[in-house]
Amino acid sequence: MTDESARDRKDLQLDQDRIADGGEALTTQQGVRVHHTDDSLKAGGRGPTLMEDFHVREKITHFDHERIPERVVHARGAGAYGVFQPYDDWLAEFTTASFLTDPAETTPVFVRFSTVAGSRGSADTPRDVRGFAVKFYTRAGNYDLVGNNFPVFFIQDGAKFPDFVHAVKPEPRNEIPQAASAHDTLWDFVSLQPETLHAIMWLMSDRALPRSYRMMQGFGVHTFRLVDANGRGTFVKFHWTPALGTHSLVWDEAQKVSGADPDFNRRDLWDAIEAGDHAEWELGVQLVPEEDEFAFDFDLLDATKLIPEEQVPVRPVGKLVLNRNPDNFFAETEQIAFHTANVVPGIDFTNDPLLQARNFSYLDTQLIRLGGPNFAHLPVNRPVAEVHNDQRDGYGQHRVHTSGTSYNKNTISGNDPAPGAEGSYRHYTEKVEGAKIRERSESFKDFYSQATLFWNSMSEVEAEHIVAAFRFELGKVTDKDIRARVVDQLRWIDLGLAQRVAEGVGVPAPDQGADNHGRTSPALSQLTAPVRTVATRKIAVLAADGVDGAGLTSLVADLRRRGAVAEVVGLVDGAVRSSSGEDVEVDRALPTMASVLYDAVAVPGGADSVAALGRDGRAVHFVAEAYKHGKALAAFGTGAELLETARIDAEVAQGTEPVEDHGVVTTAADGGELPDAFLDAFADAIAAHRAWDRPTGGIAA
Ligand code: HDD
Repeated sequence: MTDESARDRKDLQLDQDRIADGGEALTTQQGVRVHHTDDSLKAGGRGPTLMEDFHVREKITHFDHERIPERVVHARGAGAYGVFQPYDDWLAEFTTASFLTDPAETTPVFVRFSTVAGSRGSADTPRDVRGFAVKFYTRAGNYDLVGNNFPVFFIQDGAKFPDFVHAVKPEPRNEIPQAASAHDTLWDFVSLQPETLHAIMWLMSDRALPRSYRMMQGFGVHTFRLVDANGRGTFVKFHWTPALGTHSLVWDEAQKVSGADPDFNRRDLWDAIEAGDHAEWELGVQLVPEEDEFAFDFDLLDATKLIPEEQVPVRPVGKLVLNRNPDNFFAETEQIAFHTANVVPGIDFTNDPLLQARNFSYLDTQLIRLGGPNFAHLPVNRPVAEVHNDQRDGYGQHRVHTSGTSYNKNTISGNDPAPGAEGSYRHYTEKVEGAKIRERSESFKDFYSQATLFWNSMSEVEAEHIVAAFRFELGKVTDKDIRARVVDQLRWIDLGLAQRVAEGVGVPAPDQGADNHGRTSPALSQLTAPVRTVATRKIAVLAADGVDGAGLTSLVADLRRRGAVAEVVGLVDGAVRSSSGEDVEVDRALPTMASVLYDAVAVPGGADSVAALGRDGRAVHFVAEAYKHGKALAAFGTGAELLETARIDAEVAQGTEPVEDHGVVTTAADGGELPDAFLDAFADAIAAHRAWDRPTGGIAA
């Protein structure tokens, strides 16, 4: 964004810290110009290095200290800046937080997405929860909504968080496996801790394999509290709904993406924003009046439960748009420090014991990760609201306080800064009574009903994926007793589920289980109301010398006009010579790419091109694999012959009239403009995300 007027307050504030280094002289940290940085100062060309070489010593010392501890969870992430704006003021009846209620107010944000279990250098696409952490730089101070892409969590009390994380992280003896839950310790924990089961169902579902950070929902998870001007509270659950719909990879694909592009989700976010395809979500809320606190068959304070949307609808509040990539990964994405206790007036906590523990943990973790109490001075963490207090000193103190006092009250400095100004944060007044006791509330003890609700709400395809995921995960567990204990737990969710899993992992299938309550919540399925759009979807157009250039150009232009990203993939880089003798530029060379990095594949006609692709095992595999993963395929002219070479069992068009068969779209037309009906049918197949009902061998899930 070059237009000054379009730059938000946070962006302008960051100008103070941006260093461009354009055409400048190289200096030491002290600003002394350096003459030569390739050789150390030595006693003779072949002699020992001298202590007085302050430049090289400083350079190496700084390098030695470059790393900071990675986040203990959510170490792997990607972030971007953006803006939030409410649609209207309806929520003002419930909260004084104007950034949620004043449609004239735009609030700068930074959002960091993450995986949970893997280290900083791990791949983007393991089976895992995704973090969805939003820092709102509001005029009333920073508000952090530190959520996930699942609406429920694995445990109910923060006291269990270290146990849970130790169980899911790599095994302590050998640090294997990296970024994977498919190992003994996690499933041992799950089998002994049934409160995990609802979130485990989400983890085994497609939700754990998002196609893109831009195509996943986000949830605040806990029940929070909105507070109005009179101090009245209302329970609230926060939801983020992506404009592009919620879509996932299939498991076989996700594993291959880990090798083909470990930065798949990072790159997707970065590239989309660079291309001006801003990522968008709608913020919605579920509100529950305080008098209805006990109106549910679960406890609102239990973070392993969701409020079914059919019971309490999600009401739209405003729009989040991510529109600017960070300038520096370390300075911004790595150093950003989220904290659930960063709240602003109008938003407060509840007594959810998971949230209460988080309100301790996040500040504590930043102290070690960012090396002391002054991390709020780091550019990405600094509020745009003014900061004045009597907190002083500490490592990395950036401020030069000029006041003669650093205590309150004082007379010497006119009692500045003074508490109690208008707009001060006031904690919600809540009457609390109870015996001091270490126990789990009885109201938290139904561990299965909502896991069953989730299972019942899945489409057949989604349910199959869940069974396959359990079989994979438990199949990696070496201790058969653990496998059996997990299956034993699953029968309290659904007997059929337990039996199907048991069959795949070599443990006895149970013959008794809970009576399934039969309830569903259609909103929990990703497939009930998918958003259909080709916007930003990636399509590979395979081409070799002799390609039908006019047809290829017409297809690529059509896809780009619809907002998709179409790339010409050649056997080698450079250009391909079309059948009519023109050069068509290649965007990617086949050996550098894989079908798993695309949403769809098209094969243009041109006899020589199709024959050359058919002789190349990688090209044939590319097409066959895309088919196996349920992706849209298109071929025109002789292009359909490559589908046959790849043994794709689909009906193909014999004439120019297009034929669509389970997401495979063909026409015999070639040269010049392609029929609109063919282009429309291909776009529809891409927008459907996957053709789940392919006949041959099903989808490789
Ligand atoms: Fe957490 C990071 C989300 C429970 C302790 N958490 C972290 C991040 C996200 C979440 C998105 C990454 C933030 C970033 O991008 O920097 N965590 C959640 C959600 C939870 C949850 C949605 C349950 C509803 N977390 C949770 C508990 C505890 C923690 C119960 C401790 C008692 N979480 C942490 C942490 C981390 C963290 C150790 C690691 C790095 C950091 O905070 O900044 O404090």
